[in-house]
Amino acid sequence: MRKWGVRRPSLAALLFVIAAPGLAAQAVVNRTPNVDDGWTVPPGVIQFNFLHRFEVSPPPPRKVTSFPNFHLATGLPLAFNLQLDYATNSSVFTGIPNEYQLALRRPLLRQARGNPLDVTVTGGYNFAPQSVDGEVGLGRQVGPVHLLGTVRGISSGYDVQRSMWGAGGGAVVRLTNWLSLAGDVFGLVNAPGSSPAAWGAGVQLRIPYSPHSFSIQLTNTQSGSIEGASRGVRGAHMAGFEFTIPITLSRYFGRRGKPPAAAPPAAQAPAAPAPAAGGAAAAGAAMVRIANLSFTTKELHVHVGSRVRWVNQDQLQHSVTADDGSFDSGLIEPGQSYERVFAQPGSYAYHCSPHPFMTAQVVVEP
Ligand SMILES: [Cu+2]
Repeated sequence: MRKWGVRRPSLAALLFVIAAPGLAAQAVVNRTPNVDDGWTVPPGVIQFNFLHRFEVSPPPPRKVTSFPNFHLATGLPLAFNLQLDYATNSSVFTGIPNEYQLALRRPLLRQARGNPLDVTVTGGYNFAPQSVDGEVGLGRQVGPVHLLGTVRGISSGYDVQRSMWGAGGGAVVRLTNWLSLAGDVFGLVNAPGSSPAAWGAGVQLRIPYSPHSFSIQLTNTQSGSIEGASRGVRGAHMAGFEFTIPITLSRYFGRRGKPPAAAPPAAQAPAAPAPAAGGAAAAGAAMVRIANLSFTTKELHVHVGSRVRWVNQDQLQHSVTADDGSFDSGLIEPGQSYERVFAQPGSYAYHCSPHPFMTAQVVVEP
């Protein structure tokens, strides 16, 4: 106890030095079967993803073997995420088909907050091989393409229980608001035995009018842990799907009905014409419509002191929730609106808490 009492302040200080970055949504639409985009969930959300893979043996038996995986995550203070991956039929460690990985994750940089890349660090423990496994994930959105890279280290991996590392990457190409194609490859430098490189391909879908996303996959990996996703299983041709379920606790416990921070009738400042590049709005009011499960203005540029008004023109409740927690509208009923004045310059990434794949940002210019 005393030891922690001494250490904790300096640890906290260190963590605050790293500017708390935004938390991305946990949907499959920006990642690939074996390389994720550093997704995290905010506190108050429990993410449950069901990843099911299966394989059919050659004829005549055509036996179907299933590989169910369960992923649970939740947000902690200081932008950490706690994650549990559980696979019921894993070959990561022979003789122990129940594979558990417990991990902590934290975003370090977010492109949505003006950094060149998303950088996310994950560290965890895989109980079957008794291995400390870690990952540094990189991501960058370039037009409709989301590029992903990852470097992973494993202290005592698989049956061989030796340290190893590897690198890989992938890309997700967004075809429409609902549909993306994804592919990845990952190789361990000193892979155990004759394990081939891991590869995966997926069709990633947002499910309209729901907080869910869905992925249909082909891959040669069986489980979703760091070790499971890092090496191919020889001869495996797995089909599978993943279904993502964010559970927003505030929808069930309290806070529901929190009224939108009502602003006095907008005293419209004389709306100077806005010649600024990048669609900067005049100081006064700028509007973002919410429709079809989307913020219709993905990046709104305003000047300091501007009032921004979000109008929910959808048939569902939505929220305007800062990724860093600095503001939150609560649930906005259909037909209602929420307003906020931005007094400080900067980039404000936000999302909708019931539909975390709904993301956008306000850029406040001096
Ligand atoms: Cu929403």
